[in-house]
Amino acid sequence: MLGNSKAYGPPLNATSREEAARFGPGDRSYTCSNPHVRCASGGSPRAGGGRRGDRYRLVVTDLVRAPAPVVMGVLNVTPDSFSDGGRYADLDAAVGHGVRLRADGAHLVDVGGESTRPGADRVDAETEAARVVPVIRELSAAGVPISIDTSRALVAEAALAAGAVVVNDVSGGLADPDMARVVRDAGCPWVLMHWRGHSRGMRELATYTDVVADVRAELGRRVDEALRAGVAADRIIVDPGLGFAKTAAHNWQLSARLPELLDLGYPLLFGASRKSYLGALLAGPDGTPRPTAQREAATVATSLLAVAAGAWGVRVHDVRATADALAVWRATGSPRLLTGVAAAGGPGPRPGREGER
Ligand code: PMM
Repeated sequence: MLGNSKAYGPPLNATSREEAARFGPGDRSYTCSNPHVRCASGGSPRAGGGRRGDRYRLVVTDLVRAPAPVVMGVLNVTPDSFSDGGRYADLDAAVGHGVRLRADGAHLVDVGGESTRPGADRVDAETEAARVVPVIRELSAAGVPISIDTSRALVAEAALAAGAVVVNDVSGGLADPDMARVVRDAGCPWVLMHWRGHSRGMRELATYTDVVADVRAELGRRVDEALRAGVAADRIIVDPGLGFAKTAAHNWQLSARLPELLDLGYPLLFGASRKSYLGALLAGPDGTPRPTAQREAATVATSLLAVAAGAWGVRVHDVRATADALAVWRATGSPRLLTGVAAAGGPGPRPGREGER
């Protein structure tokens, strides 16, 4: 079972980089995963094949700078994530699901070991690493490109050593001052998500003058700080952080005004999958939000709209549904939405269920 830190490698409470590196074999194998982009050097290029010190060059050319939308499949190895919590807490189940996500069309499988749902308590770094590292090691060995969903530098470092090729940091570098160094030294792509604070208190932080302008400015500062720390511009991906210190109305405004965020000039990841604002939108006549497992059509719709507005990638639980929709989108010529469409508005704030994003 995952979550049993004794079963998987050395503890991560030691703060040395060597200790973190011992969690994994240091194999950053990367299989070209995007069928719509050119694969450098044939079928299965390896990230380490680039010039010395640029292990992730092919990840950048094949994924980050790829013209086709990237689908990131969600794999939470946590007992308490809002949608898939507890389902993949067993190593075999987690690896099996990761392989399935890949077969369904995921270009990246995003492995997370700490729930970030509103109100969630934190776990310690040792527990988080013990949950994700064995899964990453096995999936990576199976050729599945992995992003590590963590805001802890030590966990990111251990995950990269185990074979992850992208760091997905929901705190945009704010939660751990050492994260920028880890990402810079590794040279891997880094998703900087808009974030204002940890899950426990994030609802109180959902106050904005103009949510789109404020998120844009705050994300811009995260990017500037990453660049100042020496992270290369071509490794940076931004994300508005739907549901993180955002009300339903904020999420709709961010969706409607995506071009203002794209204006930052970085690839943009959009993570709406099954979040509570979709459940609220689809609430029954008595106001009961639609259950998470029944928000798939809405997830597909909002993900497709984001891609048509220019998003680089979407983070989803049901990869096949979104990949199918994107296949239709491509078959019709990859039509783009006009920029500057309906700004504010949407269905307005309706509370989601307790503990949901
Ligand atoms: N949402 C969640 C977790 N990680 N990462 C990024 N980059 N963007 C997101 O919107 C995001 C994320 C929370 O949802 P989950 O419980 O489905 O993982």
